[in-house]
Amino acid sequence: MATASESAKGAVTTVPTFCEMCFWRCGGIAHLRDGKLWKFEGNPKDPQSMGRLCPRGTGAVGAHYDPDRLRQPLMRVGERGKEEWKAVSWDEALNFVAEKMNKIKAEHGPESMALFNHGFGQRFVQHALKSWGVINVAGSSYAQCRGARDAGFLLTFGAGVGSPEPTDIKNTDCLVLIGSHLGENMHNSQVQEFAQAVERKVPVIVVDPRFSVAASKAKYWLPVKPGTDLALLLAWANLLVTEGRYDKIFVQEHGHGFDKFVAEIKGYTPEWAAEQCDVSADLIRASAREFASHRPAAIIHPGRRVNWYGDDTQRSRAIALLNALLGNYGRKGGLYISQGIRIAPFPLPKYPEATKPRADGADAVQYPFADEGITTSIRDATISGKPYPIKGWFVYSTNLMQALPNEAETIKAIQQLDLLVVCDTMPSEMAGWADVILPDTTFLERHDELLTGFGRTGWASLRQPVVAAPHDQKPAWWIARQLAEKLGVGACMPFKDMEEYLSYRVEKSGHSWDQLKKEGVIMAEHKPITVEEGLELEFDTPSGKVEFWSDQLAAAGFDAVPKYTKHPEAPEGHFRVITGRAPGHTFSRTQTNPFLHDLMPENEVWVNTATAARLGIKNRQYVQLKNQDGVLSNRVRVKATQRIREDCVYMVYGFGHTNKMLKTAYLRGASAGGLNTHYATDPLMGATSIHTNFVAFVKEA
Ligand SMILES: Nc1nc2c(c(=O)[nH]1)N[C@H]1C(S)=C(S)[C@@H](COP(=O)(O)OP(=O)(O)OC[C@H]3O[C@@H](n4cnc5c(=O)[nH]c(N)nc54)[C@H](O)[C@@H]3O)O[C@H]1N2
Ligand SMILES: Nc1nc2c(c(=O)[nH]1)N[C@H]1C(S)=C(S)[C@@H](COP(=O)(O)OP(=O)(O)OC[C@H]3O[C@@H](n4cnc5c(=O)[nH]c(N)nc54)[C@H](O)[C@@H]3O)O[C@H]1N2
Ligand code: SF4
Ligand SMILES: [Mo]
Repeated sequence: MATASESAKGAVTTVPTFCEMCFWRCGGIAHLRDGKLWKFEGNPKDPQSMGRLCPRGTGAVGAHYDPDRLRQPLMRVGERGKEEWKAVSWDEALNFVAEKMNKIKAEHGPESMALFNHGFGQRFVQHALKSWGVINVAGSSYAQCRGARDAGFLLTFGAGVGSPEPTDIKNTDCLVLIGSHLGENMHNSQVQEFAQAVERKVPVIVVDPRFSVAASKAKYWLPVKPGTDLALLLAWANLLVTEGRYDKIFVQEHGHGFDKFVAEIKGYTPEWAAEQCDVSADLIRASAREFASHRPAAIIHPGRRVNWYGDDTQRSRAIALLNALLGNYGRKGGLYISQGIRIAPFPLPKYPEATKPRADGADAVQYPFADEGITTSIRDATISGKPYPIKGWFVYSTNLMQALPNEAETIKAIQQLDLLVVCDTMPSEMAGWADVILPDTTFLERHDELLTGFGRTGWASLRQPVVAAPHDQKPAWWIARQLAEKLGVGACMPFKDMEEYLSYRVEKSGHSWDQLKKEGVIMAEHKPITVEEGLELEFDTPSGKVEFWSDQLAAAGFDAVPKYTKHPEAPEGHFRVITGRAPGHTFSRTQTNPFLHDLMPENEVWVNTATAARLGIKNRQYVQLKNQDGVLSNRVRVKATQRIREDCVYMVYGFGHTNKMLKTAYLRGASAGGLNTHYATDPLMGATSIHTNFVAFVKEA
């Protein structure tokens, strides 16, 4: 596994593994000096890192050394949410969880235990709970993130977007970003390709109310009024059609319902959109002509976190349709068709048959176009007891207190529970509410499931322990197995350890386990990903074509072609809150990481310079923010800047921690999530929009 070399400062060994500081899953190489974790660098063989890591990946060493980490299992001694604990043994903690789960099963059935999970470590936790009978499973990465985007593309092309996004930025001649703030959103290989595109002088078009880092590289910046993107997208589509700047052959060969689509978007002129969006009709025309002139090697980026206004699936469908007009689907420099790798499964027993329907919203009754569980639907079911009571939550690697909108509803749901288990590496706000806290190892200290990635070429990537856990933390797979045994379903993991499990899968597929341990990555054979490479296009929609007009949407009572509707405006004296990312942090998970904390100890609230002057607020001054429902934020520094429109403010999400055990991050900055008491729910697939909240400034006494 390790190769040793001598240096002046001690014996250095290296171990490849893949990063979990975010969900891009870059392959890296960990370096140890005299057996101690020293640094983490990119693995040149890995397609997600291309040999380089982003600041958070580089800072992963700090996750191992983080002084605020959970160290041993904890059980609540006081009232829920009071954060009073006693340390217990693993046996005691897991016996308690198993006993409570079995009681819930006896009284209500196993469907009344729900799982919230995020991140790669979830694999065996999910497997063990499903083997016991859990059916309600959801992650914030769907309804709070990319769900509406995937639904919009699925409805249009018959395939979701997936991760990594199959945007051929490397070969494109024009890139259009709707929000997507590449460079702040640090999805590694995508950002590297974006930087290369900028160097190649590829015209970039950015639509963002804020002058983002990406906007600073753009030929055209369209600072639209937040919430009006769909007007712009429909006007762009109309312009492409009326000026004949679309791929007629692609539309003829692959389009379904094009004439009805054209009739439907007829009224959306640049002049009309200019009024909605507060940018000029000339800019709308010029930007559209620019990207249309590069077709098919032009991309309207699908985005990733699209839960903005409640009609996000339809906005994403409009983005999908613009790409279809450019004829870039399966084309070089457009959207390529991702390929995977064939890896044999380990034979595992089947899950038991459910006796009840799902309560997580991913069904024809609640959200007909959802194809994953919805966190907030489980929360609703927990509060209402309908369609049946939800009495237990197992929360793995997700800080629901910050990630879900309307914290008060999350607390209300928690109060209905007989059991709340949180498995985390850090004492998150969510952990603060737990009955039992199970401390996971960090990714640097454990094996996980094999990563089988989709991309230009399929690949598999290994996560393996680099260093030992510093305290009594245990790897997620071990926790899952111990719990499964105590729940009487231990047979669901019929292998001695992860080496046996992983090596079986790898060798059964004709690859070398020893080589994978040394190199970290196996690449599949390259298969065609574009028409240029010989790919035949297929569309898994009801019509077998690209659905410009969607019969299935019409049949379900929705708009067959996206329609523009206005969203509520800010009340007097208020500003819309929009959020995004900082390059050096991931959500609410890295604020205590010693290295990343040094980069950025707290967030700021961006406000337009003129607005600040009008309100008598100075740059760098601390203020509080009060939202439309009276919720008051923690104090937060003002960044007065011309880089944002006057009608909104911007905050990076994940700060303003309230769990006292997060010593270095406690009350540093303000929680954007905490201000999201309002949300609109996408009726197609259940996404909860968060750019629907407004704040006023409260000056500190
Ligand atoms: N460093 C870092 N990178 C990350 C992450 C992280 O935590 N840290 N998280 C990863 C994850 S899971 C995700 S989902 C992605 C999210 O990253 P993206 O998919 O890029 O997220 P967006 O919501 O598109 O980006 C926010 C941008 O949208 C702009 N915006 C806000 N409202 C509007 C609007 O109404 N119209 C338009 N056109 N723009 C608007 C904001 O000003 C901001 O620049 O980032 C990923 N990358
Ligand atoms: N207001 C607001 N809300 C948002 C967003 C926003 O921009 N603004 N973004 C949304 C998006 S795009 C997403 S994807 C979600 C993400 O939201 P979450 O799923 O909550 O992601 P994190 O904040 O990273 O929380 C993950 C938790 O996992 C823990 N953790 C980290 N590594 C490990 C590990 O190896 N094992 C275990 N067991 N735990 C670990 C961290 O300590 C943290 O408590 O949030 C959504 N919610
Ligand atoms: S993008 Fe950065 S944080 Fe995410 S996996 Fe890659 S190196 Fe790690
Ligand atoms: Mo996300």
